[in-house]
Amino acid sequence: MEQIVRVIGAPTDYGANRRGVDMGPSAIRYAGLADQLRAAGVEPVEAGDIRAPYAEECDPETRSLRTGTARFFDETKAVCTQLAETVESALAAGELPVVLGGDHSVAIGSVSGSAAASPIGAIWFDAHADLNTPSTSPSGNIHGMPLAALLGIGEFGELEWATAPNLREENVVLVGLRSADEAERALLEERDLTVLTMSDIDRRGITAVVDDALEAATDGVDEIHVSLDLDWLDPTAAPGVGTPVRGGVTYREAHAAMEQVAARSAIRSLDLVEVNPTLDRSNETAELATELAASALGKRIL
Ligand code: 5AB
Ligand code: MN
Ligand code: MN
Ligand code: MN
Repeated sequence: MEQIVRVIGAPTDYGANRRGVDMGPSAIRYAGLADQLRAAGVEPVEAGDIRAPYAEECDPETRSLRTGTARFFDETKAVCTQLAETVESALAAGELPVVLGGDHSVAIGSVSGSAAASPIGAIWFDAHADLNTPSTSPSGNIHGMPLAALLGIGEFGELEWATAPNLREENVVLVGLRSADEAERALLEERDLTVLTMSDIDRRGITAVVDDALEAATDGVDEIHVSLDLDWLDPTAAPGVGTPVRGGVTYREAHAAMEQVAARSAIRSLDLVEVNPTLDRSNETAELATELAASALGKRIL
């Protein structure tokens, strides 16, 4: 029987500093996600979008969390709580959830839902570390905090809805990092996450690096969550993102990485986040997201 893939939109832009990522789910569907998934040999089922009010309807007040700030905290919590439930029930039905962001704060919901029933590893394909906490964040934007939240680091650690007790930091891997804040560096120094930077990719090549990433993420666990922030790619390949950083992976390196993920047959759930159609070139970045999803789920050249 074909694997059913449940496509879940999470149209938020609360967590980002640039408006427009809330249009990501629509752009990714319009770019042909369902056809790409069929080409990968899986059967897409559309779950529609999680309800997320427009930022204009919300209280723009910055919410203080003990010592720091997390903008749109209440809205993020509402979306992530619903999303976690939706992801968890898709998995319970034997489906593979693909979550369309939205900004990367939605990963708090997708990963905690994915890890609800049993342990997982996680690979973060991202230019950034997403390890800030409300008190270390330079921006107050929650899209820079999801990994810290999930690992129970900082003020988010006290919030049951945001943490993923079944995700051990030993099974968390960052791939393609090239922009980290001071506090994130310090944290990576003292913690047991695996970090494979762009320099590692330069030196060793993408396939050797992704091999290591898969090894670490699956150490002692059977399955992984893949969180793909489109700003992982170089902005020449993925212009439609809110926080671009030059020096990212190429189009082909990204596909090679996703093909390796597919070959490992360990993927439990997938995020495609941070696509910003207002900054894109003719929906190119959304289209790229659909192609990379297909590669991650088994689409092959031959
Ligand atoms: B993304 C920054 N570290 O916390 C911050 O795109 C950027 O989900 C975060 O990876 C980028 O504001 C978050 C400066
Ligand atoms: Mn991110
Ligand atoms: Mn990023
Ligand atoms: Mn971003």
